[in-house]
Amino acid sequence: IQRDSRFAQVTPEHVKFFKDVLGSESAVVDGVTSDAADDIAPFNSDWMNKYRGHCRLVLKPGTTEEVSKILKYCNDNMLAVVPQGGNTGLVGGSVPVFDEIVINMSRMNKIIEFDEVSGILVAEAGTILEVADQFLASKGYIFPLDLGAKGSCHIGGNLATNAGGLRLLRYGSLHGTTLGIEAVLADGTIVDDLCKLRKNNTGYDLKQLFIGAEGTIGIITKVSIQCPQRSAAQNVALFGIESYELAQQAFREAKGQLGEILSAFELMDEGSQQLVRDVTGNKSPLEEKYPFYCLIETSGSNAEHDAEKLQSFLEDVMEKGIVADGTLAENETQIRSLWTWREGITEALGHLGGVYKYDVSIPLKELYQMVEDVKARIDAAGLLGDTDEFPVRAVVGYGHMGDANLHLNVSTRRFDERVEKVLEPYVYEWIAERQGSISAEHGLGLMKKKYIGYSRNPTMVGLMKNIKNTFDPNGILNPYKYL
Ligand code: FAD
Ligand code: 2HG
Ligand code: ZN
Repeated sequence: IQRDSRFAQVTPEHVKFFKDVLGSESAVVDGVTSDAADDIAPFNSDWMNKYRGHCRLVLKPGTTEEVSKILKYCNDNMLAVVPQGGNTGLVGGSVPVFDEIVINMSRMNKIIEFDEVSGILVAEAGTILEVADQFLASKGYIFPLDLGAKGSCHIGGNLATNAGGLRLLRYGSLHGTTLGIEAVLADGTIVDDLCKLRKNNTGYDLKQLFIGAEGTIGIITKVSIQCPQRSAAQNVALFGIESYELAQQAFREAKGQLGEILSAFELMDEGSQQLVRDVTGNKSPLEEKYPFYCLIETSGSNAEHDAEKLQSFLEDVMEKGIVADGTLAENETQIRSLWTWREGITEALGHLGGVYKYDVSIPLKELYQMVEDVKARIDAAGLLGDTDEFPVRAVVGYGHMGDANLHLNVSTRRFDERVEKVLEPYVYEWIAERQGSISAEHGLGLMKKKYIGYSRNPTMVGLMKNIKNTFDPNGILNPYKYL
């Protein structure tokens, strides 16, 4: 990609304007008029260390009005920007490509209001997910989204990526739980749709466009979200399973037997668990190794009753030969510990060098076949080996089986073009042949810019471009990314 010459470069005069708007010194990381290389580096680099930008200015607005003033000025002066939340995104969407200004939302982190009867939370976009959830816990509620990056990601970033996470199966997607948003368009216009109603069929539901737009049509500044009651009881079980076919049967049985209390059904293959063992040095919860493991969580109102249900489910599926072994967590510590075998995979992979990540939706029947096919292809290309010459350590699959969402990860010594060429566009073609989605929950960002056509037809991409042009006619918002 080439830098778009329509965009201006940031000058000391621009910096002065932004400093005046933001007032506080700590709200501007200025690498234009001073040397701030070390301070700026983290904003230029993504969570995987795969993408690196070259921005020299980071702005941290504290209010919606400041976001508005910044964007209006950027739009008038053709300065490109990248909205940034917790910078945990996995597709390179949250970092600049060239010298775009980073607008980091971390200072807009206030919880504005919470209604204890309706469960509706209104908060600023830069609120960290875990902080929001802990606040809700103190009120007997839960944030309807949970994911491994909760300690760093922002709820605004979650909406911008339409993050799915571990309990989508139970609480649905943010498209359903978000009741309202406030956002700022490229020209500084504040869109106030901070609705706190469950029902509101008055014309187009415009807020939906911002959910999953990845910062391409506006900056989300506040959100209003419907939060469910926190379940009094949570139980977790981990199963060892001999084949993917049996994992599907286990899912079927879990829905049948645990239906109303089932809150997560996650799949992990043995390769992914081996990586967690390698990195953490911890011992697996089950004695033996199995090709697949499923983690099941229930959330209900009565711990004893739910535990009994889970216990009899386990006995039943073992008797039927669907599950080979299993363990039930008996207290909060064990629940946390079982979850680390699932949530810890991404972190473990992150410690091991370069990772190629594919976040895909595939009809359940063929979900795991993709991992087998990719493994065979990498092997045939002679790249498997964990050495400099054969850089691929492992091809693993895991994910939100309950949502037919697989995370294929190819772990390598370091990012290597030979590996990428074997994987892309092969993976996307494989998915398109099965009418799957090349982006189930992480978005497109920079990584899948070229590949949108594998999951969206030209008519739809054309409509997206029209929307982008309406909201951001100069194209200053998150340029070079998927649109
Ligand atoms: P960022 O990474 O900062 O930004 C992501 C995108 O949103 C960028 O395009 C950015 O420009 C845009 N953006 C950010 N804030 C705003 C805003 N206020 N307004 C407009 N645009 C904005 N994802 C899942 O779906 N499910 C998971 O289970 C999951 N688990 C993860 C586990 C780990 C360990 C990690 C590192 C990531 C995981 N993710 C998961 C990826 C997920 O997309 C992010 O964690 C999260 O939703 C992004 O939030 P963020 O605040 O970090 O956004
Ligand atoms: C998860 O479900 C996240 O753990 C990250 O979506 C997936 O690391 C990945 O590929
Ligand atoms: Zn995921």
